[in-house]
Amino acid sequence: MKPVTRRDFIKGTAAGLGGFLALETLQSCAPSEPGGTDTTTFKAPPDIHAGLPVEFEEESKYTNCWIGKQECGMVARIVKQNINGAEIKRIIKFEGNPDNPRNNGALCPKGMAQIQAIYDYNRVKTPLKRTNRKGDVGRFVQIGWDEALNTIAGKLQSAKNDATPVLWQKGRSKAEPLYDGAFLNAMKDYGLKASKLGHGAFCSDAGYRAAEYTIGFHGVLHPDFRYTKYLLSWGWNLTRAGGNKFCWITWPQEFVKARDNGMKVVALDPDRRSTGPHADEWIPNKPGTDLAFFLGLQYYLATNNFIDQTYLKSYTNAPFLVKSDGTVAKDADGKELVWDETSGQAVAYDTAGISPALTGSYTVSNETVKTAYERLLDHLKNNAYTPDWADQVCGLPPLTTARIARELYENSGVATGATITLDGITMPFRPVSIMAYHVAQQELGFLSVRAAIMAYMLLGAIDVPGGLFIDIAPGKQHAKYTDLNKISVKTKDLDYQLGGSKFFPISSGNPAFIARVLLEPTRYNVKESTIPKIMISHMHNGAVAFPDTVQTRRAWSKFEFVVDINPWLSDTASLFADIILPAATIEKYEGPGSAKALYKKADSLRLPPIDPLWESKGDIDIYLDIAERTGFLSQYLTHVNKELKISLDTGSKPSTRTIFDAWAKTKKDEGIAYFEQHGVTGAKDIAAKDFYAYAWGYGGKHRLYGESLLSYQTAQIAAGVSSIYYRDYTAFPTWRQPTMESSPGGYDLYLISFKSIENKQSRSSFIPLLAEIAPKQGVLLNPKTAQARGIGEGDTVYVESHNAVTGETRAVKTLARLHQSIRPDTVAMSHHYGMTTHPNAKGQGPTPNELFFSTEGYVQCTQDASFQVKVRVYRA
Ligand SMILES: Nc1nc2c(c(=O)[nH]1)N[C@H]1C(S)=C(S)[C@@H](COP(=O)(O)OP(=O)(O)OC[C@H]3O[C@@H](n4cnc5c(=O)[nH]c(N)nc54)[C@H](O)[C@@H]3O)O[C@H]1N2
Ligand SMILES: Nc1nc2c(c(=O)[nH]1)N[C@H]1C(S)=C(S)[C@@H](COP(=O)(O)OP(=O)(O)OC[C@H]3O[C@@H](n4cnc5c(=O)[nH]c(N)nc54)[C@H](O)[C@@H]3O)O[C@H]1N2
Ligand code: SF4
Ligand SMILES: [Mo]
Repeated sequence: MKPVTRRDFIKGTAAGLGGFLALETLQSCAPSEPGGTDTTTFKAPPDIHAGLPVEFEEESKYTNCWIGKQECGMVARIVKQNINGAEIKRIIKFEGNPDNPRNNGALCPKGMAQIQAIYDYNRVKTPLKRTNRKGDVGRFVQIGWDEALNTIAGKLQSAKNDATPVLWQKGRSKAEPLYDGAFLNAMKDYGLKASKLGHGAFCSDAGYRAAEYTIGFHGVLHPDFRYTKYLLSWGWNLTRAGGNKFCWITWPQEFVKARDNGMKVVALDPDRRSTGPHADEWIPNKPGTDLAFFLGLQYYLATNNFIDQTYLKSYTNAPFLVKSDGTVAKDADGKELVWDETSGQAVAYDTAGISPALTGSYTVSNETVKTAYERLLDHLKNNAYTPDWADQVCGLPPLTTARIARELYENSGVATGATITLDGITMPFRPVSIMAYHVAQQELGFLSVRAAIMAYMLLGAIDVPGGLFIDIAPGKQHAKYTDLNKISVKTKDLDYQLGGSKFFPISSGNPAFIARVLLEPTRYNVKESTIPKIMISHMHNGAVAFPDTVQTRRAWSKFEFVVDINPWLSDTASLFADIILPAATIEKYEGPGSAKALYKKADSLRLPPIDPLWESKGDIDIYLDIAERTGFLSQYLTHVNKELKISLDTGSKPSTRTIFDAWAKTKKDEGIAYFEQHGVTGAKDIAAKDFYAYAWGYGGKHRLYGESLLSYQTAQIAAGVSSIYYRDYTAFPTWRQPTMESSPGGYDLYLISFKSIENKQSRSSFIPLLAEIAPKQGVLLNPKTAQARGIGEGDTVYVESHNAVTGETRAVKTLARLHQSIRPDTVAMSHHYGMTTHPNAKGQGPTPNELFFSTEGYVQCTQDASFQVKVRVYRA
């Protein structure tokens, strides 16, 4: 459906429709109606169907999906009625915008169902103020915006005066320039000790860290679907979730085309439902063993010399000469040395016209050195990381890893030195790839993603047609890529986030682990003066969504003042907020949004199909208000100007529409009117010169060898920390048993987690349409496993987890769900349940995050979370 000017005047008997409209009328006229304010006294909406007019108009407006992650383009169909002289609008349906390259007109179940969330009667309708103790289920009274903003402004002004640290804790941020960029920095400019934490350490940040470190890109892993012939679907929940960066629709659309072109798919996942019927082969590895699999691949490729010599020699640090202490030999100018086979001597790696040796041992300045690649061969051989060993560790049938390695090589084009010419550029053609995202959140996830990238580096399949990609379209080399050469490990007076510290030299800032630090700062040599006492909470639900809800909840009770910006009374808001500000849902301006898909780019913007309901406001309006009331509006607008490359007057508060109009004018002369007419700028193809070979043009060398990782370890040891923090900082990924393997034998099952297509994170299970198709939590068990325990389909069971380091155990009650799709030694629980504050969600069951631990051993060397633990399951 095309432009939004369509106006059909329809007459008829539309009682139901009239009812919808009147509901909104009543609600907007009566903001003090109960609902959303007190978790114990929710009331049914009033009967609103009587005496309604039946004439209405229909119009359509462009907007973007608000519930999901990738902002699919949508058209909102809206009906308008005139009721007692007032124009009342109601959205009646969302349809996909066919012009948006992200979704090409499609929407998933959540995209359709979000309409019920928007009109949910239990939305937070006005600002709310807490009346009871933090940490207990909240009781709130309604207050006006003035009182709410004055209270917040007062707290922030005193925080500035007495240097009280403020934490801005966010979940998904849909307008980074205006939130992370402008609001956080404006708080700092105003003089607040403000810091930020996100949800990345639970999402896929371990993979980001591995990719940034190894090849300088920001993201996890995905294929070049147009050309990939052989895909390893590594813990990719193709049928139910996202994959690298996107939400759901884009990748499955590309996947289907690739399958039509004959792409072979091998799924590495303990649960077959992730790829279901769409994989040619399912390799059900044991949870947490992926690192062993990738080391096995490396062994096979490297020891058989199935490698891309050109790429390794020219674009990676594989030829660098490494001394016996693990450091790279350098010349007087500090440049890394390689062995030049032409002149038979060690020279700086960037010397023109040389022919660097990939293998071998040499003598330089009376010291024996080996190429980094030779060290990799030693590492693989000395540790006997053979494919057979990998099969055993992973619990796979013999010869699986070796066969996959062989198939990868055979499909890679390395043997023939295959090339392809696109847009007039001739490039290596390596049509083997991999897709992975949240699977990075396992204890050895950072190492596993690094090991996976390294296996594909051996084949030269990085950033070339058919190969492995990280950024959705050519990103730039990530700033951290070069920063990660600088080794400085802080040892005392640490900041509460422990970033760059002796504990976590590389850190994703994991709020659930930091909860531990907040509880015991001295244990981590943290300076008391860095510990936040105020939290501004934005679009996260850490009390349910972050693993180790027990630890997080204990720590967050200690905040002196918490503001939660939320359309709902989430468990986080209920337990911790002193003030809840009612955020609008889709009915707001938000962005700028990218509509970039794999091969096309475009810009988009969330436009409000209707005005904010009740007394809610768009998140950006809320930040403008807080900034103005506290006294940092000019700082906020200065940052907005910088972020969006616009030049608004910083002296007075603009509307969000004005802000986005100025931004839109940098894209289209018509400004925001263009987006109102089209929803999205015209999609442009991404040229081959931008898409491919970007990495190959970098000045830096991809890090096959992780010299600086080893240097971090050396610094950590010198700082005297325990090996639990430094053991994984090794130059090459090194296998060890995950911590959970030390739990007693009675805890005989692995618990893993996953997303379901019906739900969005911990924020959608109350939506009636979704609850109808996915009503309850359950634990997925293999029927054999269930039978051995006397458990039948639908039985109530306990799932009890064990912390192998602290000995702590925790249990939740849920329903048994039996399915052949899962390994007999593994059970799985979906992410999406555990909401206790919404009447629709009552009795849906627990979140598995009560069972996971965010303590030493269970967090990664990058402070990233893992979603795996040993459990036992028994009848309740
Ligand atoms: N429907 C829906 N879609 C979503 C979301 C949502 O909430 N709902 N959320 C979005 C977000 S924020 C994200 S980050 C993406 C995530 O997208 P994905 O990463 O594709 O999906 P997840 O379900 O998080 O991934 C978990 C997968 O890893 C497998 N797994 C677990 N442990 C292991 C292991 O040790 N080894 C291997 N090989 N596999 C393992 C699980 O069986 C499961 O298939 O999805 C996005 N899309
Ligand atoms: N067990 C398990 N846990 C997981 C995962 C898993 O697979 N299994 N996945 C992890 C992943 S990948 C991620 S990304 C995290 C996500 O974790 P979170 O970032 O905490 O996301 P949600 O749980 O969706 O919580 C979002 C909150 O924002 C509120 N909200 C919704 N819309 C708006 C809005 O427009 N404005 C504002 N201000 N607030 C809004 C919702 O009410 C809700 O309280 O969860 C992680 N947790
Ligand atoms: S895939 Fe994600 S962004 Fe797209 S419609 Fe579904 S929930 Fe919305
Ligand atoms: Mo995520």
